[in-house]
Amino acid sequence: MNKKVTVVGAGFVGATCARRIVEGDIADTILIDIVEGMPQGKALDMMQSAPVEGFQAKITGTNEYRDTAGSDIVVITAGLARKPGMSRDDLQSMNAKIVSDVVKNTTIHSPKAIIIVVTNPLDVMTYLAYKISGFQKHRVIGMAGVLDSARYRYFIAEALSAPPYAVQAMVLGGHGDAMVPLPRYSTVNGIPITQLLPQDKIENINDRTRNGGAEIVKLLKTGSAFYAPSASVVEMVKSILYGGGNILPCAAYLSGEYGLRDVYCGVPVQLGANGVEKIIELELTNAEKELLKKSSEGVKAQIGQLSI
Ligand code: TXD
Repeated sequence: MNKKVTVVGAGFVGATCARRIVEGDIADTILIDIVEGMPQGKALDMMQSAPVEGFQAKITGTNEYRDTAGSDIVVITAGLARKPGMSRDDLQSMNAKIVSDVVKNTTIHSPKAIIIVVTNPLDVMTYLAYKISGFQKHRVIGMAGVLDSARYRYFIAEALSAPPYAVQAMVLGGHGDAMVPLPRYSTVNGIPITQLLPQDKIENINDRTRNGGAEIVKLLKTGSAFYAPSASVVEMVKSILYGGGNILPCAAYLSGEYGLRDVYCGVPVQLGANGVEKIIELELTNAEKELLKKSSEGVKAQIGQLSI
């Protein structure tokens, strides 16, 4: 039987995720949204590309959760996107209502699913999804670190005129302005960038990474990034469905790792059939630890504003 992935929210990120999943023959996909006809129209359009693209997976658009029943993974992209000048945090109360509703439906129709949260503010929405679902912590994961690291990798590649695939990089912390790029753990084919780039250039790249989302919001004017975000979600989906033990930075529930507790925060995790199979604790300098603590404290403060 084919794997089944539900993508909730058929907007820019959701529809592009769904497209990548079916075109890659990764899983049969259900695309669900509250807007009537829209997910059905996008799904039909994608199915009509199957003869040309040559994929066999199926995508179904719907407004009914019963069609999502028995999903292996539920990706939550439902919500409002940032507008220019709007912080991720402004979105919190509006998106909390939406995510709560989606999670309640997920627990009813796909009680065994792994949930990947994409909706912003990411770490807070993932915490909310964990609490509302009652699922074990390893089955509720947030997508941000793969995206933030991908942006970091691209900027490093650009600065060094190196091919992006040769660059590996790690960004920890919450998905916000206080995220923590780690140059010591970022390499071009194994060579740390601290040996390839001057410190001031690295600082510039770190800053551009922290503002990577805002830079695109400013350019697009009417929405936020979706190509790299959807590619990042699909990397996580593949690692969960098809194993391989990939280690990716994801928002995971911490219970003492990195000295942090009862918070979702971006850390390297090994993904597999159970979701988060293992949290990897990197050795950090005191300065790096301090930045991570500060970033997670920001997330905690936002979590404190939730009424769960
Ligand atoms: O790194 C990351 N985690 C992110 C997060 C990267 C990029 C985008 N990020 C966030 O994802 C963004 O800030 C938003 O909170 C979400 C979705 O962004 P997208 O760009 O896809 O927004 P759209 O195009 O507005 O799509 C949202 C869809 C839209 O079609 C709504 O009708 C739908 O969500 N929606 C719902 N679907 C199902 N159920 C409910 N309740 C619902 N409410 C809205």
